[in-house]
Amino acid sequence: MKAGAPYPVLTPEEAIGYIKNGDTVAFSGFTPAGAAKIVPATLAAHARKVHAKGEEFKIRVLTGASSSPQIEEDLAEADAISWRAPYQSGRVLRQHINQQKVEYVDMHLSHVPQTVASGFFGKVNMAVIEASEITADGRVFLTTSIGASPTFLRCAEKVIIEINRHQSPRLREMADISVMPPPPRRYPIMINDPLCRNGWPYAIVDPAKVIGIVETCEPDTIAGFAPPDEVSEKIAQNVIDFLLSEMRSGKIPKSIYPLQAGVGNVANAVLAGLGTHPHIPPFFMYSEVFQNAMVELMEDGKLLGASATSLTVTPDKLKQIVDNMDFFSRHIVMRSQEFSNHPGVIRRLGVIALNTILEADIYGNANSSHVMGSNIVNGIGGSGEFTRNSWLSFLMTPSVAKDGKISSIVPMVPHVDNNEHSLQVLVTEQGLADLRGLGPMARARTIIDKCAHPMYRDYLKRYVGESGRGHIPHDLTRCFELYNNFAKYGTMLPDNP
Ligand code: 0RQ
Repeated sequence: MKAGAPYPVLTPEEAIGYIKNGDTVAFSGFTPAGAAKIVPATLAAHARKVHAKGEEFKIRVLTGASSSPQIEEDLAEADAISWRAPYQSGRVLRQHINQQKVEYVDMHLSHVPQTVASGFFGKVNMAVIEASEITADGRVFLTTSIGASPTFLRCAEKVIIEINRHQSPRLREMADISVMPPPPRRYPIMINDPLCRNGWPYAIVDPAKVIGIVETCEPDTIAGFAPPDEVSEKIAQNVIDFLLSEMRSGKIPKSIYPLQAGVGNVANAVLAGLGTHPHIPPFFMYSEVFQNAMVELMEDGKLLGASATSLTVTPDKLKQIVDNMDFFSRHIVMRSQEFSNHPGVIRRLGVIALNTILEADIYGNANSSHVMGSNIVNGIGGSGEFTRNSWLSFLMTPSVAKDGKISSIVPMVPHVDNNEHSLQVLVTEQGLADLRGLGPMARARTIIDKCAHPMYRDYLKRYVGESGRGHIPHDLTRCFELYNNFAKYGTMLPDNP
C-alpha cells in the first residue's frame, strides 16, 4: 500500500478533547527520547483551566520509563496525574509521589508490555505516540525510542500520533520491533548476539483506532552529563582493575562479554574509563539506554555494537548519529523494552551489568530507589532485570553521601530492590568487594573492609560482633540505629568529629 496516511490532522487542542478525566493515557517515550511532547503540554494547560473552574481533571499516566519534561514536569505541576507507572525521574513528580498526591507503581521495565497487554492495569483509553510517519495501513515509524510503544499502539482503545518533523525518518533503520505473543504460545527469542534482529522497522496499529495526527517539530530534551568527579573516577578505576584481573586469570574471556551500564554519573564515568583503557578490548553493549559516551566509543571502534531501547543522547550527538546513519544503523539496534531488558536474553548473552545504587547493607542487599526507606528518587528501572540475570553483576555507590553525614554501607537497608541473591560485586571509591562464593559473615567482613568509608568501619564491625548468632546476624533493636541518629542529629554518627 502506498505510504501517506488518510488521518485527520488535528490541532493539539482538538486532540486533547478526546482525553477525559480519569482516563489511562499511555505516552511514547523511554527517558525523554521519543516522548510525546505537544499533546501532554496542551493537556497540562487544559488541566489548569479546568481546575481554575473548580472541576476535577486527572489522568493515569503510563510510559516506557521516565519521560519528557512535558509529562514529568508540566502535567505534574498542573496536578493532572493521579497514577503513574512504571518509572519516573522528574523533580515535581517525585515530590507529588512522596506527598502521596500521585500513586506510583515502581516496576521492572521488561514487565510493562505484558502487564498492559494482559489488562492488569485495566483499559488503556488513549495512546499518544511520537512517530516520524504513519502509513495508511497502520505502520508506525517510531523515533528515538521504542520502549513500550508497540504494545501501547496495539492495546489502547484510541490513538493519537504526534508526527515530529524534527526527528529524522532514517531513525527507523535502527528499529527492530516485534511484540511477544501471550503465553503459552511464546516462541524462542532469536537474539543470539547483541545485534541480532528479529522484527520489523515499524510498529503496527489498527488504522480505525487512530483519531488523527498532531504535527510538531521539537527536539528531545536531553541534558548532558557533568564531567566525572574524583569519586566516580575512583569507582570506575576499581571496576576496570577488577575486570582486567579477571581477564588475566581467564575468568572473563579476552573478548569480554557484552556490557550494560545504568544511569547516572558513576555509570557514565565507568563507561568512559572502559572505553579509553588500552587493555580493555573492543566490546559490545546489551543495555537499555544508548548514552552520549557511546557515540564516540563507537566511532573510535571501541564499542563494536549496541542494543538499546532508546537513544538518550543530546541534540548534537543525535545529529552526529543521523548524519552518519549508514555507519550507525549497522552498529545500533533499538528494540522494545520487553526485549532490551529480557531476563532470558540477558542470561543467554552473559551480560556484565554495571548499575548504581543509593546504599547497600553489610550482607549485600541494596537500595537504589528510596531515601531513608521512604522517599522515592527515581525507581528500580531496568537495574533489577540486569542485576538479577547478568553473568556478572556490579552495583556501585560512593561510600558516603551528604559530605559524610550518611554512610552508604549500613547494617540493614530500610528498602531492598536488588537483593543479596542478585548482587555479585559491590564497588565504592574505597574499594571493591567480590562477594561470589561468600557466606553472610564473610560478605559482611569483605564489604566493611573494602567498601565502607573508614569513619564508619568500626561501628559496622561492632554491629556485626554484637549482633549474636544466626546465619545472618542482626540486632533488630539496633539495625536502623544509623537512620535514627540521622533523623535526630542530622548525621549518622554524631560522636564522629
Ligand atoms: O541527593 O539530589 O539532594 O543531591 O541521592 O544521588 O549520587 O547524585 O545519584 O545521579 O548517581 O543516581 C541510585 C538514584 C543514583 C540512580 C541513583 C542522595 C544524593 C543526591 C542522588 P541530592 P547521586 P546518581 C537501568 C538503570 C536506579 C535505576 C537504575 C538510580 C541523590 O542510579 O535511579 O539503575 N538508579 N536504572 O546526595 C540518602 C544515601 C544516599 C543519598 C545518595 N545513601 N542516603 N541519600 N543520596 N546516596 C538499567 C539500564 O540499563 C540503563
